[in-house]
Amino acid sequence: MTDTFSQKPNWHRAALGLGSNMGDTKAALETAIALLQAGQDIRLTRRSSDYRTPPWGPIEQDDFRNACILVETSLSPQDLLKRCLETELKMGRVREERWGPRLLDIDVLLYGDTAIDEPDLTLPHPRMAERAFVLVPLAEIWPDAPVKSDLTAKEALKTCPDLDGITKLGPTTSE
Ligand code: GSY
Repeated sequence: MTDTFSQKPNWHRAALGLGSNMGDTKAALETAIALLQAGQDIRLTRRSSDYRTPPWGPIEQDDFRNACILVETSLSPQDLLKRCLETELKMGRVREERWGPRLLDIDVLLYGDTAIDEPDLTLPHPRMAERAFVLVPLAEIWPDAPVKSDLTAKEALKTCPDLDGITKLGPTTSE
Protein backbone atom coordinates (compact mmCIF):
# COMPACT_ATOMS: atom_id res chain seq x y z
CA MET A 1 0.00 0.00 0.00
CA THR A 2 1.14 3.57 -0.55
CA ASP A 3 1.95 5.90 2.30
CA THR A 4 0.26 9.23 1.58
CA PHE A 5 2.42 11.15 4.06
CA SER A 6 5.43 11.84 1.90
CA GLN A 7 5.34 14.37 -0.90
CA LYS A 8 8.32 12.70 -2.57
CA PRO A 9 7.65 9.69 -4.80
CA ASN A 10 9.04 6.47 -3.34
CA TRP A 11 9.71 8.03 0.04
CA HIS A 12 7.84 6.66 3.03
CA ARG A 13 7.15 7.72 6.56
CA ALA A 14 8.56 5.35 9.17
CA ALA A 15 8.55 5.42 12.95
CA LEU A 16 11.56 4.15 14.90
CA GLY A 17 11.86 3.46 18.63
CA LEU A 18 15.18 3.99 20.41
CA GLY A 19 16.24 2.80 23.85
CA SER A 20 19.38 2.62 25.96
CA ASN A 21 20.19 1.81 29.58
CA MET A 22 23.98 1.51 29.58
CA GLY A 23 26.65 4.21 29.64
CA ASP A 24 25.80 7.72 28.46
CA THR A 25 22.25 7.05 27.32
CA LYS A 26 21.59 10.62 26.20
CA ALA A 27 24.66 10.62 23.94
CA ALA A 28 23.75 7.15 22.64
CA LEU A 29 20.37 8.32 21.38
CA GLU A 30 21.75 11.57 19.92
CA THR A 31 24.59 9.77 18.12
CA ALA A 32 22.24 7.10 16.78
CA ILE A 33 19.89 9.72 15.35
CA ALA A 34 22.80 11.56 13.74
CA LEU A 35 24.20 8.33 12.22
CA LEU A 36 20.82 7.32 10.86
CA GLN A 37 20.60 10.63 8.99
CA ALA A 38 24.18 10.62 7.75
CA GLY A 39 23.30 9.30 4.25
CA GLN A 40 20.89 10.57 1.64
CA ASP A 41 18.15 8.04 2.31
CA ILE A 42 16.80 8.85 5.79
CA ARG A 43 15.54 12.28 6.87
CA LEU A 44 14.41 13.07 10.38
CA THR A 45 11.01 14.78 10.49
CA ARG A 46 10.08 14.57 14.20
CA ARG A 47 11.77 13.56 17.42
CA SER A 48 9.97 12.92 20.70
CA SER A 49 11.24 13.97 24.08
CA ASP A 50 13.39 11.46 25.90
CA TYR A 51 11.65 9.47 28.64
CA ARG A 52 13.03 7.64 31.63
CA THR A 53 11.18 4.31 31.66
CA PRO A 54 11.23 1.36 34.08
CA PRO A 55 12.75 -1.76 32.49
CA TRP A 56 10.23 -4.06 30.91
CA GLY A 57 10.74 -7.79 31.35
CA PRO A 58 11.99 -10.29 33.92
CA ILE A 59 15.51 -8.92 34.44
CA GLU A 60 16.41 -6.45 37.18
CA GLN A 61 18.34 -3.62 35.53
CA ASP A 62 18.64 0.15 35.29
CA ASP A 63 15.85 2.29 33.92
CA PHE A 64 15.95 2.98 30.19
CA ARG A 65 16.02 6.21 28.23
CA ASN A 66 13.50 5.85 25.38
CA ALA A 67 12.48 8.08 22.50
CA CYS A 68 10.78 7.76 19.13
CA ILE A 69 11.54 9.45 15.85
CA LEU A 70 9.64 9.87 12.60
CA VAL A 71 11.66 9.73 9.43
CA GLU A 72 11.10 9.87 5.73
CA THR A 73 13.06 7.24 3.91
CA SER A 74 13.68 5.95 0.42
CA LEU A 75 14.88 2.62 1.87
CA SER A 76 12.68 -0.47 1.79
CA PRO A 77 11.46 -1.70 5.20
CA GLN A 78 14.07 -4.49 5.11
CA ASP A 79 16.90 -2.07 4.28
CA LEU A 80 15.70 0.33 6.95
CA LEU A 81 15.90 -2.49 9.51
CA LYS A 82 19.38 -3.36 8.22
CA ARG A 83 20.45 0.28 8.65
CA CYS A 84 19.14 0.27 12.21
CA LEU A 85 21.12 -2.90 13.01
CA GLU A 86 24.25 -1.48 11.37
CA THR A 87 23.86 1.69 13.45
CA GLU A 88 23.57 -0.38 16.64
CA LEU A 89 26.75 -2.26 15.72
CA LYS A 90 28.64 0.94 14.81
CA MET A 91 27.87 2.19 18.28
CA GLY A 92 29.35 -0.90 19.84
CA ARG A 93 26.31 -2.97 20.58
CA VAL A 94 27.15 -6.61 21.17
CA ARG A 95 24.74 -9.53 21.42
CA GLU A 96 23.00 -9.15 24.76
CA GLU A 97 20.94 -11.34 26.98
CA ARG A 98 17.26 -11.35 25.91
CA TRP A 99 15.48 -8.57 27.82
CA GLY A 100 18.84 -7.56 29.33
CA PRO A 101 20.64 -4.20 29.50
CA ARG A 102 21.72 -2.63 26.24
CA LEU A 103 23.83 0.21 24.89
CA LEU A 104 21.35 0.92 22.12
CA ASP A 105 18.27 -0.64 20.64
CA ILE A 106 16.60 0.68 17.48
CA ASP A 107 13.31 -0.86 16.44
CA VAL A 108 11.39 -0.25 13.24
CA LEU A 109 7.87 0.33 14.57
CA LEU A 110 5.93 1.40 11.49
CA TYR A 111 6.60 1.86 7.80
CA GLY A 112 3.71 3.77 6.29
CA ASP A 113 0.70 1.52 6.52
CA THR A 114 2.69 -1.49 5.36
CA ALA A 115 2.01 -4.83 7.04
CA ILE A 116 4.86 -7.36 6.91
CA ASP A 117 5.20 -10.77 8.50
CA GLU A 118 8.68 -12.13 7.80
CA PRO A 119 11.01 -14.07 10.11
CA ASP A 120 13.18 -10.98 10.79
CA LEU A 121 10.63 -8.21 10.38
CA THR A 122 7.04 -7.85 11.52
CA LEU A 123 5.22 -4.57 10.91
CA PRO A 124 3.55 -2.92 12.66
CA HIS A 125 5.98 -3.92 15.43
CA PRO A 126 4.11 -6.77 17.16
CA ARG A 127 4.58 -5.67 20.78
CA MET A 128 4.41 -1.91 20.60
CA ALA A 129 0.67 -1.63 21.36
CA GLU A 130 1.32 -3.05 24.86
CA ARG A 131 4.60 -1.25 25.70
CA ALA A 132 4.24 2.12 27.39
CA PHE A 133 7.94 2.85 26.77
CA VAL A 134 7.10 2.87 23.04
CA LEU A 135 3.58 4.30 23.12
CA VAL A 136 4.32 7.35 25.29
CA PRO A 137 7.04 8.85 23.04
CA LEU A 138 5.25 7.73 19.87
CA ALA A 139 1.93 9.32 20.90
CA GLU A 140 3.78 12.57 21.66
CA ILE A 141 4.85 12.96 18.03
CA TRP A 142 2.22 10.89 16.19
CA PRO A 143 -0.94 10.38 18.29
CA ASP A 144 -2.78 8.76 15.38
CA ALA A 145 -0.03 6.26 14.60
CA PRO A 146 -1.72 2.98 13.61
CA VAL A 147 -0.15 0.69 16.19
CA LYS A 148 -2.57 -2.15 15.50
CA SER A 149 -5.50 -2.58 13.15
CA ASP A 150 -8.08 0.03 14.20
CA LEU A 151 -6.03 1.22 17.19
CA THR A 152 -4.02 4.43 17.35
CA ALA A 153 -1.14 5.15 19.74
CA LYS A 154 -3.33 7.60 21.66
CA GLU A 155 -6.09 4.99 22.06
CA ALA A 156 -3.69 2.19 23.00
CA LEU A 157 -2.28 4.37 25.81
CA LYS A 158 -5.69 4.43 27.53
CA THR A 159 -5.50 0.71 28.28
CA CYS A 160 -1.73 0.34 28.55
CA PRO A 161 -0.89 -1.29 31.91
CA ASP A 162 2.67 -0.10 32.61
CA LEU A 163 2.48 3.70 32.52
CA ASP A 164 3.67 4.11 36.12
CA GLY A 165 7.16 5.42 36.56
CA ILE A 166 7.55 6.94 33.09
CA THR A 167 9.05 10.43 33.30
CA LYS A 168 9.58 12.94 30.53
CA LEU A 169 13.21 14.15 30.61
CA GLY A 170 14.20 17.71 29.87
CA PRO A 171 16.60 18.48 27.00
CA THR A 172 19.43 19.03 29.49
CA THR A 173 18.81 15.95 31.64
CA SER A 174 21.78 13.64 31.35
CA GLU A 175 20.48 10.90 33.69
O1 GSY B 1 12.87 -3.54 23.49
C1 GSY B 1 13.87 -2.63 23.64
C2 GSY B 1 14.80 -2.85 24.78
N1 GSY B 1 14.12 -2.91 26.07
C3 GSY B 1 13.53 -1.90 26.76
C4 GSY B 1 13.36 -0.52 26.49
O2 GSY B 1 13.76 0.03 25.45
N2 GSY B 1 12.71 0.20 27.46
C5 GSY B 1 12.25 -0.36 28.61
N3 GSY B 1 11.66 0.41 29.49
N4 GSY B 1 12.38 -1.68 28.87
C6 GSY B 1 13.02 -2.43 27.95
N5 GSY B 1 13.29 -3.75 27.99
C7 GSY B 1 13.96 -4.00 26.85
S1 GSY B 1 14.57 -5.56 26.43
